[in-house]
Amino acid sequence: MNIVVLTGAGISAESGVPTFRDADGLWEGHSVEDVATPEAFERQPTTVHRFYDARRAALSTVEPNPAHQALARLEDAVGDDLLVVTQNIDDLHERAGSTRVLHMHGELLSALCRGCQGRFPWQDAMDDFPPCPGCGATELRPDVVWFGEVPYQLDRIFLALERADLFVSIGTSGAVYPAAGFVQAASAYGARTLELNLVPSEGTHFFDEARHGPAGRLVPGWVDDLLG
Ligand code: BJW
Repeated sequence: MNIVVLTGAGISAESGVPTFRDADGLWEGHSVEDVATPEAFERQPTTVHRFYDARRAALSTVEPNPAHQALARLEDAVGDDLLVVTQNIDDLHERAGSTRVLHMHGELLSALCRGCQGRFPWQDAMDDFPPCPGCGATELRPDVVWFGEVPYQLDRIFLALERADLFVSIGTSGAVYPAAGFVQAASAYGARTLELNLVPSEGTHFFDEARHGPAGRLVPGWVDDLLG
């Protein structure tokens, strides 16, 4: 059985990573447009760098939770039959042990040079406009996908959705496209669809089945059911 899992901020919430659109969400005090558009970066690069620098630094203070670990356990059991597509830019899936992970909205621990288009592993702050390790230009930006930019790896994602027997969406509000449309695409290609989320998402009615509660409880339970 081919399984595609889409994850969003909710899967990392119990690790202590704030979500975007919950009451205590990441955007309180920062509107999305303030920090997550190319125009915002042109207008106020230092503010945007500081926002991502703080999230990058916070990564070392959080750990994967039982939901990330359950997906890694599922990969151990089914191997290449599982693909995790994450909207998250943290590295908690990888730290839990998952290896088949596509980061469609980029990664905090990567820098993109607007000069040479090179991508570089990155741990440090960027608000001091460091030189690109490739070309030396001071044109580095977070390697993330902002509104109006095209998400990464869409060809691979849609191929996987086409082949999927089961599509599972975990911890995402369904507010941001194209990820919010994956459930309809997977359904149209013939997959069964399941939502695991704290509360019904915006697209909950598109799923064949929905279970609501914390990912740290729901995901291990679902994996146990599947493997049992
Ligand atoms: C728990 C939990 C627990 C909490 N357990 N659950 C009009 C209609 C349709 C589309 C558009 C439109 N106008 C503009 C667009 C396009 C636009 C878009 O979708 N806008 C919307 C606002 C409508 N999209 C884009 O611009 C995208 N690009 C694009 O469309 O390119 C064109 C193109 C596409 C395809 C082919 C060719 C061309 C790019 C979108 C980029 C999004 N970027 C961000 C920032 C990334 C970097 C960063 O992290 O800073 O991505 S925005 C932000 O939202 C981030 C997230 O990945 C994304 C989704 O958020 P997510 O993960 O769903 O988090 P929340 O907070 O919303 O939800 C958390 C959920 O978890 C909640 O439901 C909670 O209840 C739940 N939860 N605790 C389980 N313990």
